[in-house]
Amino acid sequence: MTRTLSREDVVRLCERVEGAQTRAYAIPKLTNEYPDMTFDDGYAIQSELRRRFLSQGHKLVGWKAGLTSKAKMEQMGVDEPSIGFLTDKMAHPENSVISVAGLLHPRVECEIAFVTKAELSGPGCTAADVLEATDYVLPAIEIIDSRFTGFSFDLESVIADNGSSARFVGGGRARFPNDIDLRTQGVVFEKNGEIVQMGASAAVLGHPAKAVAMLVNILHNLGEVLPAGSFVMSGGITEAVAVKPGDHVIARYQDLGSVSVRFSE
Ligand code: 0L1
Ligand code: MG
Repeated sequence: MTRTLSREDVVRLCERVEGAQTRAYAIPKLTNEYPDMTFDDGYAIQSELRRRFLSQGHKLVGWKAGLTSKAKMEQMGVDEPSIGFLTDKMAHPENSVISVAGLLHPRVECEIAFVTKAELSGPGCTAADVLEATDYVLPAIEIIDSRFTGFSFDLESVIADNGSSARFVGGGRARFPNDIDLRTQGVVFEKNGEIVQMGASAAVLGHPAKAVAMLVNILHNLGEVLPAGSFVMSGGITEAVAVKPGDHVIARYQDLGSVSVRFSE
């Protein structure tokens, strides 16, 4: 573990991120002020953010793996995935209307979500372990929202900003993981009736369960396990698509049905 920030710095930077997230204003990337910040520092800030939200009554419902596809890594100019936490306040029902008022740069990703029925822990968690511990999988839409000015960020800052997590919507048709081929799951993503992205789930580290295993191993490094009953988003299959008020998006999956959401002011 490589940490360069003092506890005071972690708390101060966490307050900065929390303000940007809860009041929707942009902040410069954290590494401008702390160029030596490490991924471990980023996770220390993220853990402090999670502690604060949970102490305010938010419920932890699961986790997300981010930057898990080559397309996303290239789009963002990074070469490693990341993880972030998910709370009940970020969850929205399918077909709902999500206001962008509390968001800065909302963008949408199509993902496959896993719901677990047994605890998973690292180190050495594998995709096979994940499939064994999975109750069902379902399609999901993630709405990410980087809080950094002009999308200028690096992985250290993104980790501190909880992997740009903002909102998510699960829905469609839940399936047992062994009943479908999770590696070749096709998805077509439409915005306002036009196809804007399409892809196959192998884009997520070759198999989305690998992304969940990676997430469990990162959790281990943070001293955490993934409890049974967790909702885990495995990462965007395609590039993220920007949305604005009035937009309607629908992600259609080969064997998992579809999930849609509309955006308002
Ligand atoms: O869910 C994700 O792939 C995280 C993306 C983090 C960077 C961004 O804001 O695009
Ligand atoms: Mg995502």
